[in-house]
Amino acid sequence: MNHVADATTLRQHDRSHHLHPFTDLRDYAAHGGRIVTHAEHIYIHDAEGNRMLDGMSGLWCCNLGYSQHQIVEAIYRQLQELPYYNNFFRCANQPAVELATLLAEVTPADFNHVFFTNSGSEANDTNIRLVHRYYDLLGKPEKKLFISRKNAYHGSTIAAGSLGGMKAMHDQVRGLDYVHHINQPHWFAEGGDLSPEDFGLKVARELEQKIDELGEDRVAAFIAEPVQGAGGVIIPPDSYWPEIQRICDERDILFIADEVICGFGRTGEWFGSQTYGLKPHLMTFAKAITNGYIPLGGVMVGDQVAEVLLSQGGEFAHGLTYSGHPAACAAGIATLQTLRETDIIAQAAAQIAPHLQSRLRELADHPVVGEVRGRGMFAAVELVRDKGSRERLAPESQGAVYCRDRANSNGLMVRQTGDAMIMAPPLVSRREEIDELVDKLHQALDETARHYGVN
Ligand code: PXG
Repeated sequence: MNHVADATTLRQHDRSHHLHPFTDLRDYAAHGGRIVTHAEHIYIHDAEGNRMLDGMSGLWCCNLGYSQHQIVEAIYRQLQELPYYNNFFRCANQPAVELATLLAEVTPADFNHVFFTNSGSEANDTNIRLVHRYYDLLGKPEKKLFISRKNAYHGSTIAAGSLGGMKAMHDQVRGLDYVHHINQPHWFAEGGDLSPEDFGLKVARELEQKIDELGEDRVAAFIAEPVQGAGGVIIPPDSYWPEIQRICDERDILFIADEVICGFGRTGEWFGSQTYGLKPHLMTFAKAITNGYIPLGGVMVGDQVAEVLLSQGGEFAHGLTYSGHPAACAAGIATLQTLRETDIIAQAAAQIAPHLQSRLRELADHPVVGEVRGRGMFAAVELVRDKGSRERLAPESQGAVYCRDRANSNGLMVRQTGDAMIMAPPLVSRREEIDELVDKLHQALDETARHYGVN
């Protein structure tokens, strides 16, 4: 394809025919957007000829950037060999088997089974199906309730959207009545006068209270992202996860770690659960399992659940045409092999992540910055008008929207969530590219401060 062919026609057709996800459709139809045409390493190019540093790894998925040719070749080879065959009706395909085996190796020791889907949303739907089946088989059919957190993101199907708790989205999902929400550990936005540690304990104990309120005999599972990604890279206070884990250990409920963003190196270990010492029974994955090159998701099923599922006959009546698609699994194998062979997770954790985190913390003194937080290869910068009172820069997150637009214009792709600028650069970023990211963000912050008259 000619990368810059007829950008005007492309943009016109995009506006006329294409309904975009998480987009103001009327606004998009009127103004259109950026058409990304090609990419290399950690840079994307658009149809207008702009080159941008991709500070978001696509949508939190291209952890190894855009130039991993061995993954492309693995997909191509697989499509020539066996482009499709399903895993239903006593059949399997080789890449699905190999990837299942590899996943059992790279996940914590008590994870030895996987159920494949095409996305994180479907994987979280699958979690609900698995958990309900688990308790049915155990003779506890009344255990059907899920507890999740406000401002969580678990996907966009009805079930995954019900588990999620981001307000704007939740308002449009008629949620499932068996999902309940507790508060999130977002100290900067909701901690008030409490210390981060006290606030962390307080919101963690809401899990205990919610279990008691609903009845332990009715609660099936608690689901959470080790670090909320889409909600704003919310790093919980240190007191939070140990308290949640204590509650999960004491109560007869399952714990699902949604590793769709944290998984495969983002937090510095293979999984966010390892970074935070969590012992989940199930782990959701998607995105970086194929480096974002082709859709694939799934659930890692821990031994406690797997043993029950395998203990009795009767069909588990759940599956997707493309569960374990050979080309997707070939991409997953190539990605995991690359992660293992290059040791990139440990290298990024030791060298690039500390540089990212320390360079970003230099921005803490900036007049419009209220907080810089992050862990491993992702971070958030909260924008304020007044540091002491944490007063926001502008209503309805307009300050962060403005800053995002300035950063984009300066050649940096970063996101805005609420009043925070969020970033998750690829693990393969080099030191000087991290410097470029931070310098461009700094410039956007300066422009934002000027625009809002804060100095
Ligand atoms: N769980 C988590 C933690 C996610 O971040 C999903 C599940 C759903 O995965 P799929 O593959 O169904 O999209 C996600 C997805 C954003 C944004 O604005 C984040 C996601 C998706 C779309 C937008 O940051 N994460």
